[in-house]
Amino acid sequence: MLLQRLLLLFILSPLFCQSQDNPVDPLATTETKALYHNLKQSRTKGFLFCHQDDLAYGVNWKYVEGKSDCKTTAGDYPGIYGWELGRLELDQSQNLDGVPFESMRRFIIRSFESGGVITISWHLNNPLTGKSAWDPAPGTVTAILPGGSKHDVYKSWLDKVAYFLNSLKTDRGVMVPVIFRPFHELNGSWFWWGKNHCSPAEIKALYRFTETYLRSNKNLHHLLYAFNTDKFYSKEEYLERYPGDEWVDVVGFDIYQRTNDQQVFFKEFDTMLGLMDSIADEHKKIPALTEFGYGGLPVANWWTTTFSNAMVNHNMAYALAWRNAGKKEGGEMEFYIPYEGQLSEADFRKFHDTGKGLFLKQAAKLNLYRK
Ligand code: BMA
Repeated sequence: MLLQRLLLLFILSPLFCQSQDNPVDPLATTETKALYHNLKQSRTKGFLFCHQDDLAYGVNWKYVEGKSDCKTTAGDYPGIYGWELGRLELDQSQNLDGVPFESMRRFIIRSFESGGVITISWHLNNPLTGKSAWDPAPGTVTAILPGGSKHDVYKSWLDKVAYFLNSLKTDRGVMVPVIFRPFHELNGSWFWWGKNHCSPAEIKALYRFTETYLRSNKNLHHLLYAFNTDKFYSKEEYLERYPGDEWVDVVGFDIYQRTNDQQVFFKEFDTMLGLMDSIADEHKKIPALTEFGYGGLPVANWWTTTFSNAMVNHNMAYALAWRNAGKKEGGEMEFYIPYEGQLSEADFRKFHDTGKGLFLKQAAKLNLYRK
């Protein structure tokens, strides 16, 4: 009886409630915990604007010190920087988009020191066939789970990821917190970890195994874990492959505008943002737009209308615009924020000036790594 009362008191105590609202890694570093709490807070003030590979290259340039398409057009660097690990698992010195891992490390540490946030995705090759992430060979997830024929290969790939993540450390020895986003867009079927290639139980097991391995075997405690789908239409669909509240810090989704009908896209986007907000609130997680883009940006005022009008109705902690690859092999152009002279440049600047999206200067003021 006494024991029961004590238990009840503990459950009702602020200590217990607080422990319900911490990162899923109980040993998360001080800066990682602070980032988690601060992102939960800052989402009510505005969303941090994020851009993939921002400092490495843009449209018509590569590796120019200090250059960024975001800075050139909006007037400031992004508040969050997205990076990608694909091919690290193969011991290559550059990722699948040609970014040298050495430069990536330097950019990451520098951005952290200037108050920005880091998120990392991983388009890892297919461990069963050795082909790319887009090779949906049946049975890949089964093969890399414990007991599977490629489990050791997968573990050796995680060792390499862990080694890189462990090197994200300042001169003073502070580990740079990273929002790690593995197995993204898992409700689509274009990647080998996608919906038609494994069961919900298998992908959940893979997510849990990966996290446990990085945390317990590799001792990494500077990671927040992001779970993210592609477009989704209901909470049930979103949660079908969700590994559980004790494994996830950030809930997000990816969306690309593929219609020129602004109304149609707005409606769809706004609905998903609403669902995301309420899933995050119900599960006490940080909601984010983990990737977005309107390829080619053909509408001059898209930022201050379609994009901004939907975002301000909601409380995403951040929104990541995908990469400004520029002209790719084969001549196709790929970019999701404007570059100098691009049609939506002036509007992007206007969007920045409204303060609705938070760029680096505002992010730094939020002191995201301080309690
Ligand atoms: C895709 C494209 C590809 C790129 C891949 C991984 O969406 O941008 O060009 O290789 O992401 O970053």
